[in-house]
Amino acid sequence: MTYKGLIQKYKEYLPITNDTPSLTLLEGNTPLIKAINLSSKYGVSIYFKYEGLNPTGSFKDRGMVVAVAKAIEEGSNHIICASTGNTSASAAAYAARANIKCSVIIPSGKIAYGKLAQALIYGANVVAVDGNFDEALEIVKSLSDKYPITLVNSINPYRLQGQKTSSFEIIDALGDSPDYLCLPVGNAGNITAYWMGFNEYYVKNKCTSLPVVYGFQAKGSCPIVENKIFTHPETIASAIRIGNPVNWDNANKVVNQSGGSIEAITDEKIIEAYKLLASSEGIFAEPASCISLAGIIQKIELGEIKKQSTVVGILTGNGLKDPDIAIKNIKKVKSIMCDEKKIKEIIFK
Ligand code: AN7
Repeated sequence: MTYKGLIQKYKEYLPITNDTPSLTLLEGNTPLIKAINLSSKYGVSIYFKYEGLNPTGSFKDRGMVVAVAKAIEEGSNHIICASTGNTSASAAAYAARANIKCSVIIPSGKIAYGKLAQALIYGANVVAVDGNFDEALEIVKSLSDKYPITLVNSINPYRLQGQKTSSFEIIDALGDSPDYLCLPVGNAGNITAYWMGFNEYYVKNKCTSLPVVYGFQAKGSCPIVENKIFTHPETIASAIRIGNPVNWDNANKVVNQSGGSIEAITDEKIIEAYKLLASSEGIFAEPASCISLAGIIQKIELGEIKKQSTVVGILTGNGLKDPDIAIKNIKKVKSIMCDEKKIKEIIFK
C-alpha cells in the first residue's frame, strides 16, 4: 500500500478524529540501518534508526505533524516554539504546508546554520534572542498562556504522540523489541515518547520484552545526570544544549521502569563518534545524534550492553544540518595546482 504519512498510517494509535485535517509531508517510515562494520567490530548487533531522513531532516517531524494538525482542528492559526534548531525547522515547514503562521524563538548564534536557513526559507517569523533555550521557552510558555497561539514544544502532548510511532516502526522492522535503545536526551520528550510507543505496541505484536533504555546528555549540559538545573549549559551538540528539561520527571520514570540510565558523554567523545559513524558506516548524523553511538560504545565497554545482543541507536538529525562542525573537525583541505602528476602523487600516497 502506498505510504500516506504518519497520521494516516497510525490513526488507530493517535488522538485523531474525523475533524483532524489530513496533513503530511510523508514524515516517518525511516530506515532502520544495520551498522555492519561496527556490529562486527563490537560483537553486538547495532542498528541505527535514521531519523535524519525525515522531511525536514529530524525526528521532530513525527510529533510536529500531529501537533500542527491538532492545532488547526482546535481552531488555531498561529503556532510558536522555542528551539535549539530542529523544532523550529519542523514547525516552520508544517505551518507553511498548513497555511498558518509560525513564530520561532531561538538562542542567538547557538543554532546550526542549516536549521536557521530552514526556518527562514519556510517563512517563519524568526526571533533570535540573547539568551539560552530554557529562557526562550519560559517566554514562549507565557505568551501562549496569554494569547491565542499554540505552543508546539514537547510540552504539547500531541508531539509525543506522533514521536512514539518510531518505536512501532522499530518493532515492525526487527519483528521484536531490541534489547537496548540508546538515544540523546535534551528536553527528554523523545525518550518519553519512545517508551510510550514500545509499551503500546509490544504486547499486541508479541514481542518478548521491552528494551532497556539508555539516554545520553552532553557533559556540559547534563541536568538529569547531575540532578540539578544547568543555568549555563554548554556543548558542541547545540541541539541538546538544554539546562532544564521539560520532561525531566518522565525521563527518570522511563529509566526506572526500563532498568536503564541516563549518562553524560564528553564533547570529545561525541565528535569521535560523529566521525566514526560517518567513516565506518556512511551515515552522516548531527553531533547531538552521534551521542547515541558514543553511548553505545561506552555501554559495551562497561559490559552494560551485552555481547550478541541487539541495540538500536536513534540518529535524531541529519549531519547536513551542521556542516560547520564537520569541516572544523576534519583536517584542512589544501588546494594545489590542477595537474595530473601532482594529483596522482597525493591520491596514491
Ligand atoms: C538532533 O529543536 O529541543 O530530548 O528545540 O534536535 O526530545 O528534547 C531539539 C532536540 C536530540 C533532544 N537530537 O530531544 C529543539 C530541540 C536532536 C535534537 C534532541 C534534539 P528531546
